[in-house]
Amino acid sequence: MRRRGRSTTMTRMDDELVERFLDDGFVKIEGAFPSRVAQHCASLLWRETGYDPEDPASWKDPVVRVPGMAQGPFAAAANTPALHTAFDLLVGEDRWQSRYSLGTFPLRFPHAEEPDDAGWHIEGSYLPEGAQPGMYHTNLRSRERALLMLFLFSEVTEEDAPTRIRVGSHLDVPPVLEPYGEQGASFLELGPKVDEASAHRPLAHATGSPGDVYLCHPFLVHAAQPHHGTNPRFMAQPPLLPSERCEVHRPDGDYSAVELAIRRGLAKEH
Ligand SMILES: O=C(O)CCC(=O)C(=O)O
Repeated sequence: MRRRGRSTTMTRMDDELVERFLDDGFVKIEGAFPSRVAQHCASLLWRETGYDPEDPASWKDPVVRVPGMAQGPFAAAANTPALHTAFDLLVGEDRWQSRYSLGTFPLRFPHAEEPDDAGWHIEGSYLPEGAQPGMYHTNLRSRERALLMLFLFSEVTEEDAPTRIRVGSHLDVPPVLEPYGEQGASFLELGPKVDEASAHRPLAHATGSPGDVYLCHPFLVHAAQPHHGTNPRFMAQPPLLPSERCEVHRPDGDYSAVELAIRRGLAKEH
């Protein structure tokens, strides 16, 4: 695996983080960015919703999707030493791009109405030539996505609609993607297939505190859920973009953890 520069002196904690990522498909970085920064981001997000934080009667919809936000606090949240170190460990030094904005934000509000976006899926990341607008695709080498990241901006308990995660499901997805080749397939086509392939996996919930970040393998199967609690859930789920192609075959064997997991998923199948 890729162990250049800092990674030649990987500590036991670094090793454990990588092993957990390979086995489970995600790691939680507690306090990845300061809670003060999270509070500032949350107040900017409230402004975007047009809702009154003190008046639940004003929370009209179960989910409000806020597109990318590029104010200073969002750039600060995405660029802490803890996150950069973890990106190096999971994606490889010089293989990811810094982000200076975050988004999208699926903001979930306590509501009697069920949201219509709570199905199991993996994220789509690019539009191949000829694809319909919005039909984002995924392929085996995870074109245009090095990680899926979940940034928490509110306290998220089991009651607050945490994202549901199928632990280890990233290993079930490579055999589903392999037949689609470089073109890949859209999230709509892949959704039912990755749901079926990973149905046996145990469940985890992306709970935590403002400032916590979940770093997830791009193929981790996950789903939203209805919010029947009291505390609105504020989260961003941006991709970490690669600065070079992810590869499933490298003659020099210098694989990142993301690539190694894809290879493990394929080896399980073959
Ligand atoms: O809101 C969530 O918990 C997850 C949302 C999600 O996975 C998505 O919108 O793609």
